[in-house]
Amino acid sequence: MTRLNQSTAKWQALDSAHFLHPFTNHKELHSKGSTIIEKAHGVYLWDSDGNRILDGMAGLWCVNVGYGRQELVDAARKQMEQLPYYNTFFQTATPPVIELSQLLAEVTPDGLNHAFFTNSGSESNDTVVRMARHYWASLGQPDKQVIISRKNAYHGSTMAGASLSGMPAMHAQGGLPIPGIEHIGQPYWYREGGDLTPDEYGLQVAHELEQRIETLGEHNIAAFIAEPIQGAGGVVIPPESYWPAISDICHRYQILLVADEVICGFGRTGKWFGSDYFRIKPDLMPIAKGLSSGYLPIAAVMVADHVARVLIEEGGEFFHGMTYSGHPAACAVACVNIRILRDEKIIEHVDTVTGPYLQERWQALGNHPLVGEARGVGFLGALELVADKASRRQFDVVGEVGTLCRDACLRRGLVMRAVGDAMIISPPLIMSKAEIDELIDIASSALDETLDLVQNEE
Ligand code: PXG
Repeated sequence: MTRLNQSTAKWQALDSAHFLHPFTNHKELHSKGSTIIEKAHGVYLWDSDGNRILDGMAGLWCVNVGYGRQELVDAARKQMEQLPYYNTFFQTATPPVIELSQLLAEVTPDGLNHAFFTNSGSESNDTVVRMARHYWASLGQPDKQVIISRKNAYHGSTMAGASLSGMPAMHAQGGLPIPGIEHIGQPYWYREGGDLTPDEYGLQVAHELEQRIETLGEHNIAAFIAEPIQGAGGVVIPPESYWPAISDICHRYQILLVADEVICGFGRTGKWFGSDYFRIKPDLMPIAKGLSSGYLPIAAVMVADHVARVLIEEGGEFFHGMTYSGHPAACAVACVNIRILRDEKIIEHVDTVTGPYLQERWQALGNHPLVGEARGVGFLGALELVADKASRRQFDVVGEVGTLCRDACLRRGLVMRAVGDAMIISPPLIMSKAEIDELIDIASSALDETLDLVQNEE
């Protein structure tokens, strides 16, 4: 144990000396040191002190098939031995990128039969902005530039990704958003729905899209982008009325509908895509994370046939792409990952067996005195921690209680994420019923400890 502790201290010192973490307040981190994760298997992580931790977040919403799948390692090794890299720029392709494009056409919703590859969800959303504008320009409508997004959305951290995101703290750094991005309200009924029913509220916020289109003029608008379920914003599940109304508006007005499936894709909701779950028909569909279960970085934008036809027939050269667009090793891994999801019927199992079980046990946490709402779909869940259940009143300083609860989970060996005071889970899709029981038991005991801490403070 002593030796392991020393090694943790060594890692932490080197980490503080040289590593700039993403989305991190470094001064605060350096005062306590990073958690160092050394290995993982199935749904468990092990830190550098040898502690076993249940991963309630599938890494960062991405390790859908779980850790330690040898087939994915073998796919990467085999491809790297044969052809570790070749580009796809100058009228070249490699077998894995072609194979993956075809496989994606099969598993994604009908009509999305073309793939443009990137390396992250952020790059996919930058691609969306450029592609949507280029699409309309190719049709002789270059004024259609504006992309409408939503407050509290998360679409990434690049210039366009962060601009599309509706996070004020991100916009406050680096002069964002870039021009031509607009934000409307989000369908967050629990926080913002007031006395309206969820469906009334869903229609009200959907109507904001129509109002914004009218205000800005349809001839100026390229696309509307939204996550089927907002992930990083707090697992915000829209009321049933929302997506049909949004789809109808996008259809009535000539604007592209972009479903950002970076989190919802590849089984998270118990269906292959959030678009399957909500019956959305996207024109463009960014995907990432579960595409390779996080084993290698790869992402893409799926493009509907009618959009691809314009890009191919009318668009000329699209001056966009990255060195590693369609990286052969990442594509080979993604192909095997998709076959694992498909052939082992992992998504069907979430839909019919483990998803309903997780949701039943998760909803029961809603009875805890701290929890104002327990909501979820498939293998996604959120608990709203509140000061008063009846009025949905939040704690005075939002985020403090969430952090207490997150830390109480980690002390008990569970990674659960806090978004403000909403506790979030997004476990690997292979999590068994026994492992779900473990997750719920730890979460429940962490909620008890959090309640004690809150009451002692009062
Ligand atoms: N779209 C959505 C819907 C996402 O959730 C991105 C795009 C960007 O993907 P990349 O691969 O560029 O990170 C995301 C990413 C969090 C958290 O704390 C969420 C994400 C990334 C990092 C942290 O919940 N989502």
